[in-house]
Amino acid sequence: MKIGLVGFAGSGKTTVFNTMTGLDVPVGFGGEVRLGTVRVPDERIDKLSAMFNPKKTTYAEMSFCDVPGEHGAEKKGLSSRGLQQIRDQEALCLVLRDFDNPALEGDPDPQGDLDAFHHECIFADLEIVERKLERAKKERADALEIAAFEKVLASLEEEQPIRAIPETELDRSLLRGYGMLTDRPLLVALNRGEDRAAEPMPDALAARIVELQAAGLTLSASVEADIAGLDAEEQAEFLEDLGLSEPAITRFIQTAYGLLDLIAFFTIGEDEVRAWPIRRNLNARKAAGRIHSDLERGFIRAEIMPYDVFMEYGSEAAVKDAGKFQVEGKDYVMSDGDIMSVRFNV
Ligand SMILES: Nc1nc2c(ncn2[C@@H]2O[C@H](COP(=O)(O)OP(=O)(O)OP(=O)(O)O)[C@@H](O)[C@H]2O)c(=O)[nH]1
Ligand SMILES: [Mg+2]
Repeated sequence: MKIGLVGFAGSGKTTVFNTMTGLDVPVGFGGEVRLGTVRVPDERIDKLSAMFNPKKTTYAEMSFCDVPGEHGAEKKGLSSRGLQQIRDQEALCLVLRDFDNPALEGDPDPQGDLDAFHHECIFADLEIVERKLERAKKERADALEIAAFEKVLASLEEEQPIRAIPETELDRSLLRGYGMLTDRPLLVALNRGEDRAAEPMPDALAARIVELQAAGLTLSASVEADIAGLDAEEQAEFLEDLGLSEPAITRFIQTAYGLLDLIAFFTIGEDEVRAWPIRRNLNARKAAGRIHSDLERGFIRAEIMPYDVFMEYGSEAAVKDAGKFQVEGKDYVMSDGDIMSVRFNV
């Protein structure tokens, strides 16, 4: 599961990538696709860790992929190689340049870049869908399958992304494996120069992002890079000078994590406080399997305390006294923030 940082040349992708991963990939001009691991900040884990003072604290992690832009005079298209690199990603974070980059020609045009990127993805999907439909009709494929692709075709012809088609109107499992781009979850990050870091996103751009059923936020990659090495107090001072209340990178990572439709459950104790990322709607037994396959195989029951409940009462004993301790079977559907302990027997 990885999220791609994508966008046109010199928009600040590698700067964001370095800040998140702590790596030191050279910025500027191309380079290769890089994969890095990012810790997902979680205030709940901070608090649990402060309570238990465990030997080890483990946050959820996710992978980001830095996909280089394609350089060339005013190049706003995507080559087939570029498209392939984007297809490899499960969700997309489009970084839009909204600062003067002396290495590039032309003024920043984030809205134009968003539309250009969107159109490239629409064209790429159209090509796939048209080819598929042609073949499907020749081979007299399943009527439902043909109908689904026709639905997608109609949407794309109106320049609507596939992700905007309501869940009830399209069986998305039929599209799996075709490498379509406009059905991927999308986060649009407006990358600002430091002097304008605190300005809100322009209304027109925000509206366009909503239209595309994407999430949006602003950040200044260079500000984030500058504060990454500072301690909390210095960070706060630096940000205040710029009119900012908190680093943007935390929200960026959390929003990106949300794109994957992941939640987390927690395990607690003196040895380790840990967040375990899982897909939404996973059952307790499968979730136990994330910790260890023995826990899934020999699963007896799950003991659950929702994070908020645990914090309200302050200890397991108090949660039990209040009658809020949950004993659940294998089919229990996990909720975000469940603190779980598994009883098992192998
Ligand atoms: N002023 C300013 N400069 C930035 C910002 N973000 C990135 N830059 C600069 O813009 C240049 C390009 O940044 P990169 O992070 O390499 O951009 P990229 O999107 O990875 O570029 P490619 O991989 O070549 O597509 C570098 O010189 C960065 O220092 C920003 O928020 N403000
Ligand atoms: Mg780069």
